[in-house]
Parts: sequence; C-alpha cells; structure tokens
Amino acid sequence: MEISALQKERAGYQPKLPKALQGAVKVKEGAPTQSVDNQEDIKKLFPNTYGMPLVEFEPADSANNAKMNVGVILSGGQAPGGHNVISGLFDEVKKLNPDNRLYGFLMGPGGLVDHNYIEITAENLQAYRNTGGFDMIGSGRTKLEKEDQFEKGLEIIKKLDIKAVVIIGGDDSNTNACVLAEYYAAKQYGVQVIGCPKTIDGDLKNDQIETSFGFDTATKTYSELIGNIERDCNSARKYWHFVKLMGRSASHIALECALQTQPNICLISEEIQAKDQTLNDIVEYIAGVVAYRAAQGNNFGVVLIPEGLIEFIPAIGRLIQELNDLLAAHGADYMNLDKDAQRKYILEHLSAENKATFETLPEGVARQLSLDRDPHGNVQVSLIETEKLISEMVAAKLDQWKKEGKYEGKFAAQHHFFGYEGRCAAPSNFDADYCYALGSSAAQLIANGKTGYMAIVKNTTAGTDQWKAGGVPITMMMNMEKRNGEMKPVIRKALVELDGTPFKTFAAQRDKWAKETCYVYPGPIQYWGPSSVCDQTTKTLVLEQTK
Ligand code: FBP
Repeated sequence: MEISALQKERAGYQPKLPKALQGAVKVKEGAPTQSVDNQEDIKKLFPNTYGMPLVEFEPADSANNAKMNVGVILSGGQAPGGHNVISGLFDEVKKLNPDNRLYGFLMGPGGLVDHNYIEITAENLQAYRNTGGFDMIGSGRTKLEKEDQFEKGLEIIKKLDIKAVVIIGGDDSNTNACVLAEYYAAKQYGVQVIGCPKTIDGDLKNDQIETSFGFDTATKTYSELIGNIERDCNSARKYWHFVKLMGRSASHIALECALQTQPNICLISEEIQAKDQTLNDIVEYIAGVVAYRAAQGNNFGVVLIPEGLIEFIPAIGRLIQELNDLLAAHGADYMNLDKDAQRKYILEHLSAENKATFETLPEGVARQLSLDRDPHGNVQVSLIETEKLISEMVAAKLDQWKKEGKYEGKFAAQHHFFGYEGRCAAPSNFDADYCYALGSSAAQLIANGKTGYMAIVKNTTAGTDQWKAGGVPITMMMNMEKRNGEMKPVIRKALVELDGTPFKTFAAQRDKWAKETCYVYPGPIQYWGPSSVCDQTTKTLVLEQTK
C-alpha cells in the first residue's frame, strides 16, 4: 500500500501517556455512583452494573500480568483517533502479558454477531498508528440490543477465549455496551464490556467525560476550511457563504468553529429552541444582518448552520416527535407505499397543528423527515440541505424587503456542507494522545475486572503527564428517554448549555462579528512545531475547564 509522506513521518509519533499509565498501574476506587436521573428505573434495569464506584488509575510498584484476550469494535460514525484507541489498547494488552491477543470485529457491532473478525498484530497495526479513519476494521451502525445477538456474540467470544469486549462508540453505542455488560453479568458468563467515548459531535460529555474523541480534529479541520472560505469571501466581496456543519443534534461543532473563525453569523440550535423561534424568525435575523452589511457596502458574509437545526425549531421538533410515534406504530404498513401514497398517509394521520407544519415544508425536507431513520431511530439530518433551504428563504425575504424599500444590495449565495471530510482526518496531537490513553485505560479496566465502565481521561487542558485516567460506570450517565415510541434507558446527550462559558463567550461577541468583518484564519492542523500551535486544545474545552 502506498502511503503519503505525512503518513510515513506520522507513523513514528509516540503518543504521550498520563503518568499513571506509564508503568505498572493500580486502581483507586471512589464512592458508589447514581444515575443522572430516573435512579429507581435505571437501578431496576441494571441490577448488576448499577451504583459501581468511579475508578482512577495510580502508579503501582508491581505489574498486574493479567492473562486476557480482548475483542474490539468500532461503532457508528468515524471519528479521528479510533486507530489510536486500538493502538493504546493493543500496546497495553501486550504490556500486561505478551501472550494476550487482540481481535478486531469487522464493520461494527455486526461483526461480533456474525463472527467476522481479524486478529490485530503488531505488523498489521503499524500502518494505522496515528492515522484517521476506521478502515483498519471498519465500522457500522448495527444496534446491539437483542438477546439472540448477545448469545451469538458469546459463541465467538468463547471460541476466541475473549475476556472482554471494548466498544468504541457514541452515546447510543455506549448505551448498548451497558445493556450488553448487564446481560453478560446477569448470566454470569464472565465476559466484561468496556466503552470508549467517541464522536465528532462532542455531545458525549458530562462531569466525568471532558470531551469525546474526534471533536478536536474534526472542528480544527472544519475551522481551517471555514477560515479559507472567509478569506476568499473577504477577497472577492460578492458572496454570502452558507456552511452547514455536521453534528446530528447538538451544536457543539458549529459553536467551536465559530469561536475559532468568528463568522458573521452562527446559529445555535439549542438557543433557537429555548427562544421558541420559528423558521421565519431565523430567516429575518439573517436577512437583517445581510441588509445591515449591504448598507455598509459589504455584500458578503459567512453563516454557520448546525446540521441538527431543523429538529430544534420547536414546531418542526413537535412534528418529528409525532412522526416518530407514527412510524413506530405503523411503520410496516407505511414503508411499502409509494412516495405519493406515503405523503398522503402522513397527512391523513397527523394532528392538525403538525399537519400544517408538514405542509409548509419544501417537499424534499418533508420527505426526509418522514423517512429513513437510522438504526437508532435518528432522523438523518446530514441528508437535509438546510443551508439551501435557509438561503433560499433569506433571498425571498430580501426580495420582499427590496420591494418594500427596506433593503438595497446584492445577494448571491454559495453553499457548503462540511461533515464527512472532517471525520477521518489524521488525528491532531490532542486526539492522538487522548485516544491512545483511552485505549490504555480500557485495557487496565479489563485487567482490573471491571465491566459496564467507560474508559475516561480527565484534566486534559493540562500537560499529558498530568492527565488523569480511569473509568466511569456507564449507568451513572443514564436516564430514561422516549425512543421509537417507548421509554428506554439511554446515556443523556450533552447539548450546548446556554449558561455555559463557550456559548456566553460567543454571544458576547456575535453582534460585532455580524456588523464588522472579524474573521480569524486558523490554518491547517499542525503535527510538529511550536506547542502553542500543535498541542492546542479546542476553545470549548478550555472555556469549559476555566468556568
Ligand atoms: P456518531 O454519533 O455515530 O459518532 O456519528 C456522528 C455523525 O457524524 C453525525 O454528525 C452525522 O449526523 C451522522 O454521523 C452521519 O451518519 P452517517 O455516517 O451514517 O451518514
């Protein structure tokens, strides 16, 4: 396989580990934990894995030479650093005992159920160290939730003499990891399950998880591109650029990119929901800024739009809720109908209020909302062209204002969607180190007999030496939420907090950014050079840690 010059040099990078993981390791246990909400329900559903203590690793005098084979699964969307979790896991598993083996299940959780796997060896891992992507073993979105899947998985686990499975995934995948851990514990199968916090979306975080891996690299990649667009925009001074940014629900990615690049406008879905704004309110806000800048002779600008926006506009959110319930109850009759019949079916079954909202949406958007949920029941928002929908509505509003004599200017729009191009970028130094440490922590949790835990690394705004590694019981992050029409135990998603420092920092400056041109050009991720450039963390993380 031919590899790039960067890949060749980068393969030699040795990720840095927290002090506690550099040699022999022992475990310090904290107090018993509680779930974030619905404690009685969660306790009842997870009697074997509820209430366990937080765990922190400390340097020890003598090594634990645990004999253990481990299986690893990459689950859900790609995030930069996944290969380094595997590298950290592999190195630690072999450090514990060179006879230990690591198996990678192929193409996501489905690989466990279908018994598709490879053994990960020093040789085949070498080409993937410090690289982006999940292509070493592939990923998938199969939802592990049924007993027959757990039992099928057990067959291969037994055959390969695997002691534990590590699931590298987002909130949904880690919820499933917890269900699997509980099932194997209840059956006393002696198989442990450990999770690792992955997702570029940045929404798997809480008091214990400072950030999910991949967020750092993905937002730096998007910010580089946004900065380049801003410079182009400020050079030609003739376009308004509408940039949709990935991040299924939460607006963390958009907010972080705004903090890095200072665009003229950045929409934050959580704020729009809190203020109960309509699509028209959003359009009037953007058109107002366009008109203001036009009056100053500036017929250009940059607008950032989080991809999850549509679900957070309250009227559309209510419509989606009802559609979810409708599809959960009648999905089978509905799915076999043709396109027109499906629209008719929906219009006949929706309540009057939601029917009215559905009818006002462009047909393509309405169709996307009523179709194609992913296996976890999510609307596939990355397929909805929100950036075009909004810019077209802004153009119409400006035409109307022109006729009314309220606006004078030229409006020409360009559209971009930054999503997939950030998910497999070569991990930044932060993600390379963070992921390697997460993999090492996962191995230590297994060696110390833990199950139903997620590997964690904290104090990440300090130098890597001072990072603190350990584990958090997954049940601690859970609450009950409605999914596909039923109440289910799930990890609570972290949305942008409107009283948090990152949002407040953005909100304090956005009027200035809208009126003036304050663009910042972050440039590409640097892997070597001054530490102030190549080891910087995200602004979100810094602002959250200094609150
Ligand atoms: P995860 O939550 O699995 O990490 O995936 C995140 C994400 O990249 C979202 O930002 C995006 O909406 C979605 O995946 C796209 O999914 P797909 O890769 O299936 O198109």
